[in-house]
Amino acid sequence: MQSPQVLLVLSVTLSLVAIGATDGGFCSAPSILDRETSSKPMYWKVTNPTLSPSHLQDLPGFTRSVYKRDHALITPESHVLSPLPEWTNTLGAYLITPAMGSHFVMYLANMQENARSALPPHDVERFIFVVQGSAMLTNASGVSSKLMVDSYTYLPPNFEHSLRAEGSATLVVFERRYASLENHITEQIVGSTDKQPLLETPGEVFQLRKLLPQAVPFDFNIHIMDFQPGDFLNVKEVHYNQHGLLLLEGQGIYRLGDSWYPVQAGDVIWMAPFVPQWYAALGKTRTRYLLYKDVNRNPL
Ligand code: UGY
Ligand code: MN
Repeated sequence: MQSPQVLLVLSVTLSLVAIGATDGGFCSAPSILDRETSSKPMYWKVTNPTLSPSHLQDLPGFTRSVYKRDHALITPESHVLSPLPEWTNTLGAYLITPAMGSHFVMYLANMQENARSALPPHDVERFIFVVQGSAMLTNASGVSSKLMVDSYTYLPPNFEHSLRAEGSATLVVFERRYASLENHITEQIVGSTDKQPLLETPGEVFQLRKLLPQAVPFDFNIHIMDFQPGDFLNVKEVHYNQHGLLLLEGQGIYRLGDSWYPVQAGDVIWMAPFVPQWYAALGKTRTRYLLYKDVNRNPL
């Protein structure tokens, strides 16, 4: 004879076995394969980031952002948008500025319908990279180029230009007071990442493209660095150059000084001169990041 208690224990045990079987075992974790992004446009995660794990989303005050003397991690839930000075129909978020110790600014510009850019201050050069939408760039001679996702432009100091967006567009912009050199000038550049050749990276496994010419007139360059999951920087870098970084794709761990940060697409990092820096790509998809680096000038 089976008592009701025995029947109850049996039925609970059977239903737990059924749950275990469908979940692939009691110790299984949800898949981290990002099915969502594989069918989405390039760099989709930058403007549609995972804000935080669902169990932390409602935790008041939770952010992964960190601000320290020699580095900062600015994650998307911390962005504060406000109208960009003199631009029309454009909201911006300054993410790196000289208030942190940098000699450049890095900001996101969200252009809305019929948005129009303003010029940078006198003697300031500008670099623009499109992460979402498209914008039309026109220079003083009336020459126009359509900038799509993954394309960019470098605008020399005091170079007349205007950017217009018909629909919405998200740009990442770098500006810096040009460190001029006698007998050297820079010229306007328009290009796209996929048209840039892969460069040698002795001792490293990541793939490297540089978006600007490696020529003396340029006082900075923008690197595009690709890592397969499991790849990491071989050199535990400490150097005089500054960096502004936008993670365009993927996720991993960034070491900055003595701190180790889980990072993902949409995150921005400020690295001051000489901050120890190291990255390992994790997850299931490629990491791609865009990196500002000052070059070609004597630090004295
Ligand atoms: O070129 C660089 O300094 C680059 N490898 N740094 C970095 O990825 N943090
Ligand atoms: Mn570096």
